[in-house]
Amino acid sequence: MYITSEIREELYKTWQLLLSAKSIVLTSHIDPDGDAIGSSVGLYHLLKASGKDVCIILHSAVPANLRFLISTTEFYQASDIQSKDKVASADWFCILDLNHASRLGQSVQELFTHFTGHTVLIDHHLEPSIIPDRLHSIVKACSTCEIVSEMAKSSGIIPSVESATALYTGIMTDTGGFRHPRTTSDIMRLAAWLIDCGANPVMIYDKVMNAETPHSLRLLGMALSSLQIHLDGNLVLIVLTKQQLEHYLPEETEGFVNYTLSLAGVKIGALITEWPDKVKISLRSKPEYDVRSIAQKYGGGGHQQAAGARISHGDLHHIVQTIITDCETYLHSI
Ligand SMILES: [Mn+2]
Repeated sequence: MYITSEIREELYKTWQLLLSAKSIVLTSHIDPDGDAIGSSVGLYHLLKASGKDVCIILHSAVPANLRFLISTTEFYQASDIQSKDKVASADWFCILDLNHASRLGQSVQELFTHFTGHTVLIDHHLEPSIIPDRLHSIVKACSTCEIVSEMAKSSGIIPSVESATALYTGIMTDTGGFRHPRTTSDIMRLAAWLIDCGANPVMIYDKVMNAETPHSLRLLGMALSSLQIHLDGNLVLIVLTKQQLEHYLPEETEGFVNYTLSLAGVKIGALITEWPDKVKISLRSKPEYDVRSIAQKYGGGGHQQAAGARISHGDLHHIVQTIITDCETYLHSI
């Protein structure tokens, strides 16, 4: 049981502090996923229901399959004209689901350079480098949505349908649909509680997971046919070149990396995509293997079984070869 009574007490304290605020800005990471949007929207509705003036500001746009969550919120991209005023009048700034300031994205970082209010960080990534007034860094948590849900529970708050729906979404996506190692009986009970609060698991799965377009399915087809098997089947790569990605956006490759681990016997999988301004590396591993250290070599980070990095310059072929060598060295070292 990693959510101890001390943690519950601290979460309750943070909730009380937020209740004493007038205006709160919530933010999360660039290229937002189900947990980033879910935790922001989940907390948004908890605060809204308590009469707070609250909004969500992100660097990036929200992916199409998660837009149903933000439709009932006050949402801005940092580049929107209203964002500046919102930050200027806020007394609390909640950062969700990230550990390094760079993950906020440049536009959000710039917005907050002159912010003088209080900050709280709620996250489950390793080694947070941000120093807020209130820190809830729980690396054993399956998702940030789990921590926000626990905050509501510890404070005796029953989430609204909108809040429960968002929080359930983040737990579902960050556990890979209740399949990843942190899927515990406690998580199932928490998810059940959110369903009791009105989250509809069938609708949420359908909205989030069945959102492909013919265009994006064709890209998946291209990705799967580019599958490369290395190191006697221990490493599987999907590599997509700039030419192949010409008519696509980075978010359209979301989730492709998971196919690498679906091959029997594979230990590490990687999706390497080449964009005009960067090469993106997404790494996944089976529970006994740690790909975070490999991502860190390229200035990235993440979790032990799900990590990533972006390289702003470099030749794709060379990067692919280096990743293969890194994985080989790592697998020999353990
Ligand atoms: Mn997360």
